Amino acid sequence: MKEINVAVTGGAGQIAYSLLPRLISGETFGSDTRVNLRLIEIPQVVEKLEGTIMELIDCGFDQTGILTATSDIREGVKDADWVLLVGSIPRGIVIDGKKIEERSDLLKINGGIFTDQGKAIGELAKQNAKILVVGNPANTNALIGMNSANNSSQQWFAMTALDANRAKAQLAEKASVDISSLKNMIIWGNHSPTMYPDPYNATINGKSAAEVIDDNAWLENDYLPLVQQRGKAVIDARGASSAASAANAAIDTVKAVENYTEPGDCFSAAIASDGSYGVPKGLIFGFPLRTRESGEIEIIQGIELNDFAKSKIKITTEELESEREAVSDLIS
Ligand code: NAX
Repeated sequence: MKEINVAVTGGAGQIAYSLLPRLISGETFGSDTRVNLRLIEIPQVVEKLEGTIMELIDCGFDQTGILTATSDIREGVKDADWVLLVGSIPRGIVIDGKKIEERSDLLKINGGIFTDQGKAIGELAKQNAKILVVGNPANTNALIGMNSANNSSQQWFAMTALDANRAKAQLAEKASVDISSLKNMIIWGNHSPTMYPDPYNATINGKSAAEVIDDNAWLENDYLPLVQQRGKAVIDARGASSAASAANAAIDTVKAVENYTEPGDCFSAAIASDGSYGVPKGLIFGFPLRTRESGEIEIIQGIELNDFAKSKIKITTEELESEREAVSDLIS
């Protein structure tokens, strides 16, 4: 059996509870790969991970490798092939008597965490390690982590796959088609309400989803807010944030990165811009991505953008630029 080392922060959180079994079940990395899992938590919580590990053992998967828990990020990410940065400080938490509500405060607090985590990953994770940031604000956390890691052989992603799955589901429902007939769903920009889910380049059985649906007023006025506000709708209905679907999206992202992307399809994740589509270099931006046969990840070029798309991409770009500005002291 092959062997792979996977580190997960926020190991005792809601998303991790759905995510961890699927990382070691053979589903994500294949039935021929044993997965050593390092669970990382803050010191106050790390003891709880013993219970999580008991449950993972009790799942009895053939691919289960060595399972460990630590509050030391350096120990957790050493020789990691994959690092899933799920943990972060949520909005609403009280720190030093102050309730953290503002996105700018959240950016700064999490920025400090991602500086240390990035540094440890750059130094200690494998040279070709892949890092997926789930913890919010995901794009800017990834920007800070990547800059701090300063290791160009490693590849950083921020998760937008949940948005892509939500965007597909809404189109499938509107068009009354099976979700499997939807391909090429692109989430442009930030994992935030400014994201642009692209119905014009998404396809339903190979045809533009926008053409199949043939209702521009719905696409531009109803569809976008439906996708952009879906996370809030889940919280309102469930009384808790999306965890199973977020874990599923993380698994989807890892699988998409690890496996060849068929022509006519793409996967959605945010990576450092190389200037494609006029996006400022270095911003962690949601693009249409493809995994080549060589395993290399590339931004798919030549996607056509209409004026509506361009106006939406401008808004999300500006938001990401202002987030970058807010944490400029944390990135070199
Ligand atoms: P929980 O609050 O259930 O769990 C987070 C866990 O992270 C906690 O156990 C906490 O102790 C731990 N943690 C905090 N700081 C840490 C650190 N420095 N090192 C290690 N562990 C640390 O949140 P959960 O529902 O699991 O969500 C996790 C993150 O995912 C949140 O930031 C959330 O906003 C974000 N999300 C991102 C999504 C995306 O599409 N990118 C969608 C789902 C989710 O909202």
